[in-house]
Amino acid sequence: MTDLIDPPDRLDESAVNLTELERASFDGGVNVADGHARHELTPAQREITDRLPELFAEAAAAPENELDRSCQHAVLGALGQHTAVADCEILSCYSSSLAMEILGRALHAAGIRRVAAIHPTFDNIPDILRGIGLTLLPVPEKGVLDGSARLPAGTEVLLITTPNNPTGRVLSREALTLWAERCAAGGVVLVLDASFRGFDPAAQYDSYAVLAAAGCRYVVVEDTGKLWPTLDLKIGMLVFDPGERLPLRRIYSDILLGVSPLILALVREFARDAAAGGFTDLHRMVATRRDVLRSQLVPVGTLWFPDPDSRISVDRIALPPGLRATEVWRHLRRQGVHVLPCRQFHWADPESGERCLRIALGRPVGIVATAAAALRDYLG
Ligand code: EGV
Repeated sequence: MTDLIDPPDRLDESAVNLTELERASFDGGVNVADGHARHELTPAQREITDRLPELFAEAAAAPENELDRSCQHAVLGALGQHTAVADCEILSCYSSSLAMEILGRALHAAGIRRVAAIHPTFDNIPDILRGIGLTLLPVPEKGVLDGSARLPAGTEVLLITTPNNPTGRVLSREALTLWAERCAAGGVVLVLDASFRGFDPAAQYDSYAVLAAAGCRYVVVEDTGKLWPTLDLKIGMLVFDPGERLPLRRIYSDILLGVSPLILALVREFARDAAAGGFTDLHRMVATRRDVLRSQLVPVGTLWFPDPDSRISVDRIALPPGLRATEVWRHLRRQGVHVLPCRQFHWADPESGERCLRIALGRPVGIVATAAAALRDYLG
C-alpha cells in the first residue's frame, strides 16, 4: 500500500496505532503482524468458494432479511450462542470495528461517557471509543477475569474483550455471571467483544443465557473476521436485548442500509461448515502453528510464552530481559519480517507492553516457521 501517511522507513512505532504497524507489511515480506485470517482454505472451504457464482445468484434473488437472519443464525449457532439466536436483536455490519463505532456513537448519544475497559486489549477499541468522545478507564485483565477488580467511580459501561486480544484469556461463565450481576445492580451497561470466540470452546458457553438471567443491560460484538480466510469478507454483529433503549438501530441506519447479500451468503456457508467440523479443523490449524512457533523458539532459553493456555490465532512472546519490543520489531522489519510490538495493546500504560511481541498464527505454516527462525536468529 502506498497511502501510509508515514513512509514505512520513517514509521515511528511509538506514535502510530497497531493497524498502521500492520499495514506496514502490505508492501511485501513475511507478514505475521495483523490478526486476520490468511491461512489456506480447507478442502470443504474451497468447495464453498468454488460455488461463488451460485452464491452470487442466490444472493441477488433472496429476500435480504431472510439471508441476514439465516447468516446470523448460522454464525451464532456455530458459536454456541443459542439464546442470542432465539431472543436477541442482531445488527449485521461489515466488520466488528464498524459495530464498535456504531455502539460507541449510540452510547454517546444516550449521554454515556465513562467506559471501564479491559487492559491490555487491541488499541482500536479504546481509540474508536475515545474518538467518539467517551472517557476510557483501564481495568487490569487479571482482575476482570478473576472478578477481583473494582470498577472506577462513575463507571457507566464495562467493556470486556473475551477471549482477549492479544492474551487469549477467556472470561469464564462464573466470572461473566458475577459481572453481569454487578452491572445489573449498578446500572452499568456490560459490553463484550467476542471477536475471537470461535477459536476457544471455553468461550462458547451460552453467554446470552447468563446475561439474560442476571438482567443486566448488555451489548455484545460478535465477529467472523478472524476465523476464516475469506479475504476480509466477514460479518461483525451487534447483539442486544430487544428492550435495550440505546439508539443502536438509529445510529446503524445513519451509516448502513445493510451488508452485501453476497457476504451474508458466503459467511453463512462458512459458518455451517464450521459447525459441521470446520471449527475442529480451525483449532487444529492454530494449534499446529502455535507448536511450530514455540518449538522453534525453545533454544532461546531466556524468552517465554506468557499465555500458555491461549487458543486464539495470535501468540505473545515475552522477550529476554533488557530487550524492548519496538527494537526487536524494528530489527526484524529491516529483514522483511513483520511482527507486532505489544506497546499499543497497553493503551493506558504503553511502556508495560515493551516486554512482548505478538505473532499472528493464521498463516501458512511456512510463514510462521520463517518468522520464528528470524526471531530465533536475532535473539540466539
Ligand atoms: C488484530 C485491524 C482495524 C484489526 C486487526 C486486529 N484494525 N480494524 N482498525 O482488525 O488483532 O490484528 O484486530
